[in-house]
Amino acid sequence: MAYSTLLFDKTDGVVTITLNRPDKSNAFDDTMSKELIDALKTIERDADARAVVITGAGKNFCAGQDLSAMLERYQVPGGVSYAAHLRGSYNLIVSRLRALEKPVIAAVNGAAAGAGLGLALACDFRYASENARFRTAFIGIALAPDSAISFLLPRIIGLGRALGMALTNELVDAPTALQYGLVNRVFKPEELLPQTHEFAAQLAQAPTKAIGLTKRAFNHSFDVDLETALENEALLQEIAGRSADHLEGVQAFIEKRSPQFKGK
Ligand code: T3D
Repeated sequence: MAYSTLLFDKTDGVVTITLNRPDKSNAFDDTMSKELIDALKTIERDADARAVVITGAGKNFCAGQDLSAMLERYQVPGGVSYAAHLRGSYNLIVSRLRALEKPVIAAVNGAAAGAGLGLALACDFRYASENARFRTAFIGIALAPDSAISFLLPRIIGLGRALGMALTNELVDAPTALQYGLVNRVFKPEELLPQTHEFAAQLAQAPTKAIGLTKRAFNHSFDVDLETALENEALLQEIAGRSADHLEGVQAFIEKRSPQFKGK
């Protein structure tokens, strides 16, 4: 599929998706949602894609829902269901990202707001430019949170800080985001993409199957009690323990050399 709102590049096992509506701060219209869902499906199916970077073109990362597109819904006779729109767009994007059994890094180059914040939270790592800023945005237009922000934000930064962001619409700067644990690292703007790609290249050489199983275990742990989590870990370890990369990792340790993981 040729994309009109995304740039898609695959180099040495690292896929870089660039949200490419810079004049709209990379806000989501329906085309961009559909294209991002398609890109994630492509990555799921491609065994050679072993790490993913998501970033934004221009000065911002992603401003969430395109508000001009939202306003156009009022022209549709009978209106447009917000719930149906979420089920067909952000819910699919967030679910796919959390279920993707490959590491995903958000390279947050500027503002991440609304569903754009949700997108960054759904990634496994958030690398940020000193120019990055984070805003829940929903309360600013009298909406409640979506895109899993009510689920992921309190889990990442704690309930008090999450509610503070959500109720005040505060624009959190990069140093504060680092202090909150909202981002993993902060870089000078010109260093963000080189540093992110260097990290992604390392991840693309890591044991992808074990990374996928680790994501699966952490996702599952939110929903269950301790005994269920322990049993799930046992089942996932059964899978990891039979992988070629596991044997390679143990052999490499014994032979005092670096492992050569193939992602299998
Ligand atoms: O069913 C459903 O769809 C419900 C789902 C909702 C999901 C949501 O995401 S709701 C929340 C929507 N997002 C917002 O409310 C964010 C609004 N934007 C902002 O808070 C700020 O613009 C930013 C913090 C994102 C960036 O600030 P700044 O100072 O860096 O840039 P700016 O000057 O405000 O914006 C730059 C341009 O981007 C500007 O266009 P212009 O004037 O240069 O032609 C601005 O209008 C445009 N832009 C920013 N956000 C959006 C947008 N255009 C369309 N939609 C936007 N959300």
